[in-house]
Amino acid sequence: MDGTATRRTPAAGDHLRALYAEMRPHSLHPLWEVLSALVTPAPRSAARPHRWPYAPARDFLLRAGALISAEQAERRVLILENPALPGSSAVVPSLYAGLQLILPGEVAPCHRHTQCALRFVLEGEGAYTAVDGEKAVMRPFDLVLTPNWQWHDHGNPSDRPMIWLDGLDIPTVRFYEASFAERLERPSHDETLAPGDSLRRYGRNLRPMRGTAADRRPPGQPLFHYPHAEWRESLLALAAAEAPDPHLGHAMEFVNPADGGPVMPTIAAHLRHLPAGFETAPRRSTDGTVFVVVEGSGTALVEGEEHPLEERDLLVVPSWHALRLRARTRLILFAYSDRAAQEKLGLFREQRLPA
Ligand code: GTQ
Repeated sequence: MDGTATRRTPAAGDHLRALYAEMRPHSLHPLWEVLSALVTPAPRSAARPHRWPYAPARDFLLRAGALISAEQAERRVLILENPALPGSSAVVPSLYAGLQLILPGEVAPCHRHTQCALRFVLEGEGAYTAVDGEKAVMRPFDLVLTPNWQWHDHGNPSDRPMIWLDGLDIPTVRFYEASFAERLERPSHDETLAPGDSLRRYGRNLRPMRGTAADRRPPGQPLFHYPHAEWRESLLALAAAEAPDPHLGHAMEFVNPADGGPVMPTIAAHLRHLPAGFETAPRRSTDGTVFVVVEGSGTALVEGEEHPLEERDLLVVPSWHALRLRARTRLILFAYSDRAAQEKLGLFREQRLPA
C-alpha cells in the first residue's frame, strides 16, 4: 500500500478492497496499489553485495570433487548464489556465477546452449576449454569465452586440479524463456583446429580474408581467448602512462574484435588497476557486477560497508550500489557485468559521486 490509500475514507477503502477481492479470480489487479514499487525513481536491487573468500569455497569444491566426477555432474560447479536471491541460482537478477573444478584426467562433456559463458581461470594450468573443437589451453587469470550455441567441452590433461569462475547469462535467458541446449553424442568434439589458432588468426588486428576457407570462426564472435599475459601487459602499460581515473582507477574493457563492442551480446568484461595506496571516489552504475581479485589486496566499500579483498576473492556489487575501491598494495581486478545487454536496451546509466 502506498500513501494514497490512507487518504481515502474508510468506507471507500472497504469498497476498493472488496472490488480487488472480486477481481483477483479474474487475474485483474489495481495498478495504483503497486505503481510506486514497479516504477521506482531509481533502481532498488533485490540482490545484496556479497563477498566469497576463495579458500573456503575452494575447499567445498574439492570435497565435491572427491564425491562426484565431472562426467557424472556434466558440469561440476558450485553456484555463487546471491544470499538475497535464494533458490534463484543468480548472483544478480540477470547473471549467474559459479566455480568449476576439473580434476586431472577428467572431461566435462561437450554440449551447447543459448546461454553465453565466460571462464576466468583461478587456479591450475594446462586444462582446456574447446570451442567448436578448438582448444584454448588455460592459464591462471586467462579469460575464455563460449559464445551462445557454440559446442564446448572442458578437459584437464594436466596433473593438478583446475578451477575457474564461470560467468553466464542464465537468468537473462530464463527471463526471456529462450533456453535451448543439446548434448553432443560423444564426450569431446573432434579437434577442428590447432590450439591457439583463433588467437593467431583474429587476436592481432588481422583476420583471414572474408569469404575464404581460412575464415573459420562465426563472423560476429571470432575470438574466444584473452590470455592473462597479454591483458596484464596492456593494463600495466596504461597504468605506467596515465594517472588513474578518480572513480575507476585504470580501467580497460575486453572487446570483441568483430565490432569493437563488449565480448558477448549480454555480458561485458573489464579490468581495473589501482596503484598501491590509491582510493577511488564512489561510483554507481546500473550493471550488476562480479569482481575477481587477480593481484594484491585492499578494500571494497559498497554503500560504505567494508569488504576485504584478497587474491582470488569474489565480490558481487548489485545495480546502483556505490562502490569505492581502496588499494593496500597494487590491486588488479577482473569484472563482468550485464552492461552489454543494458546498453542494447538503452538502460545503462552510471553516476560519479563526489569523494
Ligand atoms: O561449462 O558449459 O557453470 O553449461 C553452468 C552451465 C558451466 C558450462 C556452468 C554450463 C557451464
